[in-house]
Amino acid sequence: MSFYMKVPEKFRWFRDAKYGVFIHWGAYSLFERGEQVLFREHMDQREYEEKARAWNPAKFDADEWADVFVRSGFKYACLTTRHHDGYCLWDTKTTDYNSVCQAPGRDFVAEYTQAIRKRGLKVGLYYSWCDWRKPEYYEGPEGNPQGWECVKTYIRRQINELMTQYGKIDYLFFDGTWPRYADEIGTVEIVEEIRKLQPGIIINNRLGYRGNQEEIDKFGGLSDEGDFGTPEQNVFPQDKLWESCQTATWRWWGYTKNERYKSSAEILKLLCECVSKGGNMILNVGPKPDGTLPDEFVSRSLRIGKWLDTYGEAVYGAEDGDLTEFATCGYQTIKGSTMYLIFNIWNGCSTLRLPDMASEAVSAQFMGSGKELPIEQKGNVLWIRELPKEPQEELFPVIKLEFKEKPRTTVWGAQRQWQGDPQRFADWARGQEK
Ligand code: FHN
Repeated sequence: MSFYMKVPEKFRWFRDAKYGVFIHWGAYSLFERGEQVLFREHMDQREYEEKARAWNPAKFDADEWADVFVRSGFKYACLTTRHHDGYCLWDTKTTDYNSVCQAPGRDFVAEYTQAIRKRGLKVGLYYSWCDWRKPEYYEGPEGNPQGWECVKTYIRRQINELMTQYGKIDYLFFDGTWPRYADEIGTVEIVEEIRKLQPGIIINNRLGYRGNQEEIDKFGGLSDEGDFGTPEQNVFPQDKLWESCQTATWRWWGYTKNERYKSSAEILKLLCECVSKGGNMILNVGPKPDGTLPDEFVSRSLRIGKWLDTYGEAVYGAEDGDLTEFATCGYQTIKGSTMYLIFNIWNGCSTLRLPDMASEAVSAQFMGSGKELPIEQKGNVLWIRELPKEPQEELFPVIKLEFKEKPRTTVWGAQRQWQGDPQRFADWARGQEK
């Protein structure tokens, strides 16, 4: 049984949601050069801090954000509460370097969580273990035992505030453990505390585990896996829940003036690839210093949302369906006895030949128009005929295939070119394929 069916009930919303929005927003947006400008430009901390304290995003409207997110087809959202620069977007008592005590005089985390929850999206928060205003974090227990204890208390108090002041939190994205490890931070105890405060919460894998035998002995096999894997800017299937975090831009997570953006097609391709391989995708936006969403992000995400309005059935709640060499045209997903062929490339041929289909097909139709397509199947080969020369959809056309059972593949579909018995390949090469 694939990991799909082993997903605990409390995490099945995440498994089926497929598509979230990551929001990297903070005082760093003021500089319009990404979320790490303080470090990357080795800025003077005091100069940065002075500007950060004065930052006041007057146009921030969480309801406007949430409206765009819903129309874009996102099912959950994740906001940076404190990134590495140390500026906090919530009413924390651990420091006055926060959006309530400084110029905005607003609790942005409170406004965000209320707006997102009101629209039925799952509520996620991002928290950075490291804080560039805490040198003791980098000195650690060896280099500064007393200072390290203060930082540990600071981290625990901040996490406790985020888990107790803002209602139900569904998703938590930890980040930035380096150079500390789980046993130093006390990650196991912190995660246990979080689960008591937020029983259904799903937590990512950036928990600082070394993954060595000592840890496994000590923590009873707890690894740094957390509840889901987080391949960043790439698609890395794994036999557990996973989510690829992707920027909508070419590079930065925080707002960057004149940044280039991936096209709608590139973003949608990434989403379909993740789903076809059994994972989620969280797409990042870096809101502008004034609190508005960049037009380039809004136009792309709404375009994808429009596609999802028609074809979302092939994405939401679908399983990995990478069964056959359809890879030359696009991605495949599965739901029960249905397979969805999501075409990234429309080659204009009137017939599509699908080898490796070990299950009997019943019908084929275009999603959207519902137009039925003639099919023919001989053994493991399925032909779909009378395909039009031109695609029926500007982004990605989808053909919905119905089978008599949950579609299965053959050894060829499972092993493809680079696995299995080379003799199988040799027989095929001689034209003696069994
Ligand atoms: O250093 C951060 C980076 O700024 C950004 O927040 C990404 C998002 O996953 N995480 C870290 C880099 O892996």
